[in-house]
Amino acid sequence: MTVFTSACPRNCYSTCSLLVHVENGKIMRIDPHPDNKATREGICLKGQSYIERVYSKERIYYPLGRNDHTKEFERISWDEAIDTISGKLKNFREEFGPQSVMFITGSGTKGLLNHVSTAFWRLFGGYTGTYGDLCWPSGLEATRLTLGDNRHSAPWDIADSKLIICWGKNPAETNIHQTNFINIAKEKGARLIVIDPRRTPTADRADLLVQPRPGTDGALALGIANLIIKSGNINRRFIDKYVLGYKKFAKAVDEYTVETVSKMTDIPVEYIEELAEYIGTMTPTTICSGFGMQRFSNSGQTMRALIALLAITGNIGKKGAGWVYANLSTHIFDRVKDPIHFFPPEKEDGIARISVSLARLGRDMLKQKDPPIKMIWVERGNPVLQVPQTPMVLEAFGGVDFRVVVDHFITDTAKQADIILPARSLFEQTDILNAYWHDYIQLQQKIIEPPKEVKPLTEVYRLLAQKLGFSKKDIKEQLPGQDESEVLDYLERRLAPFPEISLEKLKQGPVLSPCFQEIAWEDFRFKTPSGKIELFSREANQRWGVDFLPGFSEPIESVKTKGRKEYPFCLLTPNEKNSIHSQFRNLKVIRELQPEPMATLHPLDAKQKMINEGEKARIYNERGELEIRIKVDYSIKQGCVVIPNGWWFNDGAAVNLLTKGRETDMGYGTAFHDTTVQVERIGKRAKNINNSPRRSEGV
Ligand SMILES: Nc1nc2c(c(=O)[nH]1)N[C@H]1C(S)=C(S)[C@@H](COP(=O)(O)OP(=O)(O)OC[C@H]3O[C@@H](n4cnc5c(=O)[nH]c(N)nc54)[C@H](O)[C@@H]3O)O[C@H]1N2
Ligand SMILES: Nc1nc2c(c(=O)[nH]1)N[C@H]1C(S)=C(S)[C@@H](COP(=O)(O)OP(=O)(O)OC[C@H]3O[C@@H](n4cnc5c(=O)[nH]c(N)nc54)[C@H](O)[C@@H]3O)O[C@H]1N2
Ligand SMILES: [Mo]
Repeated sequence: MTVFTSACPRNCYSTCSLLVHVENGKIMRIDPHPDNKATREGICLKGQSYIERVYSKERIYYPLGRNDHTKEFERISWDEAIDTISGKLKNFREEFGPQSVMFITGSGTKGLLNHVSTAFWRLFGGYTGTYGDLCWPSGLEATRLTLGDNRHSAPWDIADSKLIICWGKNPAETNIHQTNFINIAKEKGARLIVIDPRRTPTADRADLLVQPRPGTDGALALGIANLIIKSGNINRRFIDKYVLGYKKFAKAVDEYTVETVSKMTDIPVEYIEELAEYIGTMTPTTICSGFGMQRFSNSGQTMRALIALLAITGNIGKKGAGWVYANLSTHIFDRVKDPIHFFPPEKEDGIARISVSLARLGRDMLKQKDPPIKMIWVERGNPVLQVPQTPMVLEAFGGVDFRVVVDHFITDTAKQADIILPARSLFEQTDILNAYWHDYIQLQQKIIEPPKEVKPLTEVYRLLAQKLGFSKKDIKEQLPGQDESEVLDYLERRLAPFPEISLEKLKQGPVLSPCFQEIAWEDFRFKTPSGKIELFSREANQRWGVDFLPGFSEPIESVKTKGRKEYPFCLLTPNEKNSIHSQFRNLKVIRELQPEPMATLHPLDAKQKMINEGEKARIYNERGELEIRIKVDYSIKQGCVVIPNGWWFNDGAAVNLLTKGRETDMGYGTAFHDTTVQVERIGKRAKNINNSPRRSEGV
């Protein structure tokens, strides 16, 4: 048995370090790597399931083409696949220009080799691309505007907190290794507060659970700030030295009285007072804010209001204190460390046309002119399921002439393709990974050979480049192909500016980033325009048109929105433990635990709708409809319905049939949770429903 160091490349906080046991060229066991102080407690079931995933019968092992007559997928040779694709590329480039080809990615796998793809499309002469992100940008941007940078203290620092607030974050399912450090803190006497409309597994361990009406956390934070300021529990010395705009902020929050906030958020007055007492009197305090709460059209402003609570109580730059949102200390190789990365290029460079907002993918694709989109290439993503407003995405995909999808499995997106290409697994090519919670840079090592007809994407691009006649020099420098020595050479060139991280070192285990800081901002140098923590931000106003100060407004679509009486339930679509979005759900080990999707409803809502536990109900709005089994449970706030995202069409719970393509107030994020729906017992037919995912409801 040989044991290799590797790491998990999924889009997940933990980005676990692995020890992979191999015998006779086959993976036998996967263990945690002990050198990663953040993830050494163990790997999750998804990590264990790689053994099934890599050798799964359902994996795509050769190129598939759609038969013109039967419309079914059939095995085709690599020669045919490359000839057809390169022929289409040439034709579209000639007739409509290179920007008629659209390149779409998701977050299926991390790694430096992903840069090869954009290099290819630029060498092709150009492409149309997306800006913004489905995941985290409004929180990133709110943090950057307030603190100057996106980082936080080391994952284990939270073990020294006295007060931990998981605010719209559910680490017990989405960042399981963080719960280890929360448990250590709790054993030492720390208090844990969870603020979430759901009673999550994280909340099961909490001292206090507060359940706001979704989308109102901004009001809650401003109300708490008002109480802290009125009670004199602020840290005056800290504010005077490090905070910009305190006076204006204090004046602005005056109107957020506890009674007003109680009405806005649907939280009893006593709970708001208790929160203010905790935050005003306990230190060090860490707020762990997740990404779920920033999926609203008002969420950048909300996140600014949350950070303000730490600023006025002096809980930044100290051991055990701080804002734990995203830590980009390992993002040293690319522009991601600067959230500007998510923004459309301010000046067109004449090559890439970055004109489609990911949040509005379908609608923006349909709007492209001069040239219109003729072909799409999708890799590492499942946009048909994961992007809002699925009917419109399908309409846009259906409207182009030719579609290529690269994946491991025939996903709902792959089903839209003309040609599907197989993707290599994480064990079949070496790559370098960064993370967004811990500070380790890691090697994902080639440990086994890919199946005979599976080519890594780098090789696919190399073959296309040769057909398209790219120069030998460009190919050599930018498109490393399949050969491991070329891949290692490519990666080594990326490592060159960082002598402390060599491939040799990475082969042994995870390496701390040169930007690692045990305690973020302990030097109190904030990279904001004023050098201070900016409660008052000119840039927030100038770039995004929001108020200079953090503030609150109702989400654009909420149960309070005029004209939405017909859709009185707020739909939440969080992540769950045994999947990463749409990934892993097709595997046997996972399906045994979660055979089918469920929508959770509060008992009083279920009673009013005459729906019993386990019965199917229709959940719908003007954009789409789902039929789904109901779980009746007190864990969810009244007036909300919860359906985890990522279920496949065949499972009957593709939640983005119901969401609208809408951006967040800052950062070009995606406001998935600005969604209200109606719930009806099956048998009572609703009017005017669009049943077909093929058609769209318009804008
Ligand atoms: N197991 C697992 N782990 C994952 C992922 C996965 O799919 N599965 N995905 C990874 C990725 S890409 C991401 S983005 C993260 C996301 O993981 P998290 O950051 O935990 O985000 P979510 O699961 O979207 O939402 C977290 C919580 O926010 C709550 N919430 C929703 N709306 C509101 C609100 O208005 N106010 C408050 N206070 N709370 C609200 C939800 O009920 C939910 O419990 O997890 C990563 N880790
Ligand atoms: N309603 C709603 N929708 C959401 C969310 C929500 O909270 N609510 N969350 C959003 C968030 S936070 C995120 S991050 C997005 C995620 O959106 P996506 O990144 O599109 O989602 P995944 O389901 O992870 O799909 C990744 C795909 O990449 C494939 N893949 C994995 N590895 C490789 C590889 O090495 N090569 C290639 N070519 N393919 C590979 C997988 O098989 C899978 O099909 O979803 C968003 N969608
Ligand atoms: Mo995400």
